[in-house]
Amino acid sequence: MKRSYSPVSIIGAPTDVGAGHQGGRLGPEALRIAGLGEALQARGVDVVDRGNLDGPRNPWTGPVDGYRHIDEVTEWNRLAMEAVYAELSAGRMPILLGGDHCLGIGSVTAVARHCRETGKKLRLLWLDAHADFNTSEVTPSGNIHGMPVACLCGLGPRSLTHLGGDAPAMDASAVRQVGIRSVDDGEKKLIKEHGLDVYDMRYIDEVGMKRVMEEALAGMDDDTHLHVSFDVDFLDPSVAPGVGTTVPGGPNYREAQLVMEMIADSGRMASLDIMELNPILDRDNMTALVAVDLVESLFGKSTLMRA
Ligand code: B3U
Ligand code: MN
Ligand code: MN
Repeated sequence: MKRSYSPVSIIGAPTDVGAGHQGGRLGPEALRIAGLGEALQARGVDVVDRGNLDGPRNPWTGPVDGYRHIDEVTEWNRLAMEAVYAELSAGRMPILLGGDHCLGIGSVTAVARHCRETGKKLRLLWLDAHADFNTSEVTPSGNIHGMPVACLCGLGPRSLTHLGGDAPAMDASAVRQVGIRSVDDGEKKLIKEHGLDVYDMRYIDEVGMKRVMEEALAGMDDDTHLHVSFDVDFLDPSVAPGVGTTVPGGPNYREAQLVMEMIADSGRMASLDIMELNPILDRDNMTALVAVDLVESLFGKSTLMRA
């Protein structure tokens, strides 16, 4: 199916303040070198690269009260929120390049504000090996990239749960998580308490990716804004070794392509994050190249059979 896409703005957020490994701050450049902008242009998408946000450096210190680098994380997310919100307000589709997944807080907070202002319904599709639903009480690491979904749903430090103003960004009922296979014990309890809709690898194995995506994308209509937050560690490490926290047993290349094609077919994606790529841990930029391949499918690239 041939679709036309809104103009896209690429925003780089080169930081690893929320992660347990350094190197994620090189992610935006690796994605550019892998040809992200050119690939979208080749699909007929109008693309502007806004360059990189400029936030505080990674102090690389230990957790304080259960959080590492909370001030720096807050500042980076404020910058990301403002940049994403500006693009949405201008009628453009932001693609935020991480950087680590703590940046999802700023990105989705901006999307939630945009949805409130335009009367759209927010759907958050979180593609990840991890649930990212930790809090300071249950985190094994203090790394805030393990906490963004919790913060967005109101669990976490006020500076992050209320980044966008006087209320948390969203309700847990708008979240769909796919690819999950690493959840900490305390996190598991919180996920159950808050009723998060999680399509874990066992369920994917049992029913297949096609049905999983049909279920995860069900219930959207013309008034839905679908935000896709793509943590590259969603993918099996055999195709995507360049991430800080690889977890075996993830979706393979073909399953991941199907995920992206089904999102494209929904026609609802209006904003995107590409997170957690760590070029220091990659081989020949292969993970960035795979991510670009998958983004092409997100923007409707398909083989002859369905063209
Ligand atoms: N759940 C662990 C590990 C983790 C979460 N997200 C990533 N790693 N990338 C934690 O530290 O919260
Ligand atoms: Mn993540
Ligand atoms: Mn992850």
